[in-house]
Amino acid sequence: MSRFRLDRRRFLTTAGIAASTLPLAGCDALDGFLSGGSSVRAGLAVANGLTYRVQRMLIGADALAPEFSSSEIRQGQRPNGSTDPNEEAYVALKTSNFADYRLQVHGLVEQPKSYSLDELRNMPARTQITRHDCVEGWSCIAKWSGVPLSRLLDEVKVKPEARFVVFHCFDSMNVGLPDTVGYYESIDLIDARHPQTILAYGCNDAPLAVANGAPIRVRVERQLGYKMAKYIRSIELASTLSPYGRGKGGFWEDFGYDWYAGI
Ligand SMILES: Nc1nc2c(c(=O)[nH]1)N[C@H]1C(S)=C(S)[C@@H](COP(=O)(O)O)O[C@H]1N2
Ligand SMILES: [Mo]
Repeated sequence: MSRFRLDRRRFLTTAGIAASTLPLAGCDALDGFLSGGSSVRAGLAVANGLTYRVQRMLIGADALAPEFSSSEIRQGQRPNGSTDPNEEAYVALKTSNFADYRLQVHGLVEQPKSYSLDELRNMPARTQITRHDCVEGWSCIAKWSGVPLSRLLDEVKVKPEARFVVFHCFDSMNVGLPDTVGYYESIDLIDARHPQTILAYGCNDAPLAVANGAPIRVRVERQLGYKMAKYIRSIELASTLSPYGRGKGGFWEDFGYDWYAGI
């Protein structure tokens, strides 16, 4: 155990250098150090996996993201990405103020369930004031209210083979392809069960605005903004991410962003 601690310190120093210069051989060596294997993989994938494992070691499963006081909220949550989805199913729900909305929780669970907005609002709630960091270079402090995702996971009873939580969204993006591409995201079960991971229906003491993902968006406070899916249609428990999109675990990941976007 003590040997592991010593090695870990040395490893973290080396990892910092490897992350900034990205020598492939160095990455493979470190990868082998961690996993005991020595597979040769694409540089980016190695770097991403490395970031994930290094951050997991550094911050631990339960470390909380910083929380702020009300006086630190300077403005409304700045809307970004999709801000007013025009997909038919979404527009219909929005027209009736989401009265007919139901959040489906399905996939690798013993008891698939669906929840109305009222049901979600009546479950034990959590409120937190946190900073949202977007990869585009801005941050925003806001107060979020919602139901801890862990609560829903307990209710549906996650099967042991499940490893990921996949968020399917109502909105899609036009990325220059003939068809639009649906927004989706995924996190592991450590983040899914983290106490600050909530399905938010409120922001800054008001119902979550359409621009910020109404009726439900997820907060994953230890990662970057693009992980926090807005306009959630359903939540699926899965053992692999390959069936979704182009298989990299999220809309932006399919275009090369890191799957683990730890801050
Ligand atoms: N469904 C969906 N979720 C999304 C996006 C999106 O375009 N569609 N954009 C992401 C990005 S890049 C950011 S920074 C945040 C923005 O959340 P906000 O509009 O509440 O600031 O949502 C994330 N979740
Ligand atoms: Mo973002």
